[in-house]
Amino acid sequence: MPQLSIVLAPFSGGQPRKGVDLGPKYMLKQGLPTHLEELGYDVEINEPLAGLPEAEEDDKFGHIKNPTSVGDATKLIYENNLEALNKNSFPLTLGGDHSIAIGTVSAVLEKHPDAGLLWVDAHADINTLESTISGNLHGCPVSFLMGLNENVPTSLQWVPKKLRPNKIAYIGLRDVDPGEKQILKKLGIPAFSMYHIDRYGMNTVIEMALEAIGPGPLILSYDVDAIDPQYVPATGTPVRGGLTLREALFLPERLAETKRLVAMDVVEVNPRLASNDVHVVDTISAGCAVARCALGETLL
Ligand code: 4U7
Ligand code: MN
Ligand code: MN
Ligand code: MN
Repeated sequence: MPQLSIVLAPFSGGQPRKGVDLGPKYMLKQGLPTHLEELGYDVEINEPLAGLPEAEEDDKFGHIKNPTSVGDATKLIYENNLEALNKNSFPLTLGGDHSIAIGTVSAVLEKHPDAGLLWVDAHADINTLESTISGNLHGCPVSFLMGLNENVPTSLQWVPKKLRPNKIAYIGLRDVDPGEKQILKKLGIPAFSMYHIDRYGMNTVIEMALEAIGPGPLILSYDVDAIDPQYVPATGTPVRGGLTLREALFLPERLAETKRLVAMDVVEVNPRLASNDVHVVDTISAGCAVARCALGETLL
């Protein structure tokens, strides 16, 4: 039986909005573990952040917010993901904000140095400590994974910086900061925006993204704000003009078909930001469906 570790990462310190830490609880309540068992997985649930203290108000590094709690939380997530990988279990990490990918992606690259990363998001999340205007670390995980920062706060110095620019591809971009555009250009990182999805279609964009990062195991880091807010309204940084629900689910379905996925994250679900119950249900259902599709639900 294939092993699956659902890693709960109810962490919100990478951004200012309360409620993104409720994501894992809501996805569990929707029945995700049972649904994955029905797909044939032997499911365990891990809580690496149990006991982690709340972020301190004055945790700052220049204008960067909560570097200590982000460093501490991502290290615990890293260790837990690595433990799962080492026992041949697939880590499915439920966020929480996207800063947690510092931990998940680092763990996979430790175990599989040749792994490629698909970053599905409206945003590029590659701001450096210098380029970020907001100071929110959920907009910076890729810069840490690549080692693009010079003065790294002590709490984040554990990050191995193993991600190479030719082993990541973006899908779904539509809100990229000017500083981030410069970095993407300079490093030649393959980035497929909503324009490319309209121009070529999702199927071809996936082929192009996989071609760009080459062979090897795959990590899927899925920020639900890649999906259009009409389907996923309850997220912290919604941007209109996103993926349709079918595009959003075809992508993980196609990745399941490659049989190359070794880990995935579903992040930035924030039930508190829904204006009614339908918004909560829509958002949680979409997040859970992304996970189930990546794990083979719709393959016959
Ligand atoms: B998410 C932003 F300025 N780029 O850095 C920033 F637009 O994980 C947004 O993708 C980051 O949701 C969004 O604060 C982070 C902003
Ligand atoms: Mn993101
Ligand atoms: Mn985003
Ligand atoms: Mn967001």
